[in-house]
Amino acid sequence: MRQVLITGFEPFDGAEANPSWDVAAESARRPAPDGVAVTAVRLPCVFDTALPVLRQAIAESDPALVICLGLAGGRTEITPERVAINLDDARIPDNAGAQPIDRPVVPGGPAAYLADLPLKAAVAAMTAAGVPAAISYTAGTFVCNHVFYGLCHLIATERPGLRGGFVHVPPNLPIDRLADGLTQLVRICLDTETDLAVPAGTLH
Ligand code: PCA
Repeated sequence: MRQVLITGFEPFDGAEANPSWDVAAESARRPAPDGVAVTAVRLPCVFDTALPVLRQAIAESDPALVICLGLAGGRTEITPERVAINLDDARIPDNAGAQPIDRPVVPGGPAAYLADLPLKAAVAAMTAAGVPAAISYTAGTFVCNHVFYGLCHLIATERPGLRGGFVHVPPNLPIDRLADGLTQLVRICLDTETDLAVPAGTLH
């Protein structure tokens, strides 16, 4: 049985819900493909505790694939993230009131990690399923990037066999459609070794 861990975040910045958690929970409720089990875990939107909770969830389910989700207000597509940077710079306080400025996620860690997932194939599959999707080249500098960088660092330093990445979801799509998109992304990440060689970069 291949375990897939999908995380979403609790609400933050005074909001009452966070679609990233709603879609993670919906994905775990849906029937999984044969030989696959999906677990959803909610992460606190707190710099100090989000990564320990993620580590604990990984230790418990020993997944083959981890997809962390977060909400990106202002976006209109599902955006798998390519780049995690070693920088916390919070424009707003987190849910514990912390607002780190220009602090590394991991002191002495590399400046950045690139997600080692078939993101182009995933975007193609989501688009073919009618779900708007595009690769993003910035996960910001708040708790989402913090978790993404921490996940990449964990994979690089402790769990080389694990595949994982981060995906921002937009606020404007129904949870069912987001879950449809995520189903495609998970399927591609489990089954695709080599990404599509098609251009997907940006000019600015
Ligand atoms: N989005 C925020 C943090 C939690 C979330 O869902 C972010 O993009 O950093």
